Amino acid sequence: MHPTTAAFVEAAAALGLRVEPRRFPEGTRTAEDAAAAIGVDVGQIVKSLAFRAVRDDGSGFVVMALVSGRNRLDEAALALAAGADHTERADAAEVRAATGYAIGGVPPFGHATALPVFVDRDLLGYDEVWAAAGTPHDVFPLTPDELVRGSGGTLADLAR
Ligand code: 5CA
Repeated sequence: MHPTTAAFVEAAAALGLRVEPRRFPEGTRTAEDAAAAIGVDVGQIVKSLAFRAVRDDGSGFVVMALVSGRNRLDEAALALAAGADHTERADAAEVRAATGYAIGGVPPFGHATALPVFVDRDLLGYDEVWAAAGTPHDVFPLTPDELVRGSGGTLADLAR
């Protein structure tokens, strides 16, 4: 197992979740790649998207949106859910600093810092979803309930 994925498995265990990653040499960097490799509907892929939530006074904090692979994130809905005035996409360095992982492999929980998490309600429509396990080649299955529990996330209508 890739050491980053092994570290993620440990972080998940600390949250009370036993995750069993699967490695796909062909890559799972995007939701489309992951769905094709695994052989599931793209809606079952969990995109873990980091955004800066910004208030009009200039203060800001990083939040995580867990979005179905079939949906485009509604940033206004995310800002509202986070109690901010708007959101801005986090850059690669911010993603790494906030989560401990690089874009393309960011898992939905087990992050380096405590991030407010918001979960796309549409993910509840599946028995099983798949999320990144730390690298652009590793993913793991879980139930939507485990996703919500593991992330401590708040359900929200995040689809545009
Ligand atoms: N492993 C896959 C499926 S689980 C995965 O991580 N997908 S993802 O959607 O969660 O992560 C890729 C996302 O990272 C893209 O949808 C995009 O929103 C974001 N991203 C890609 N490049 C950048 C970039 N340069 N800066 C900020 N965000 C980016």
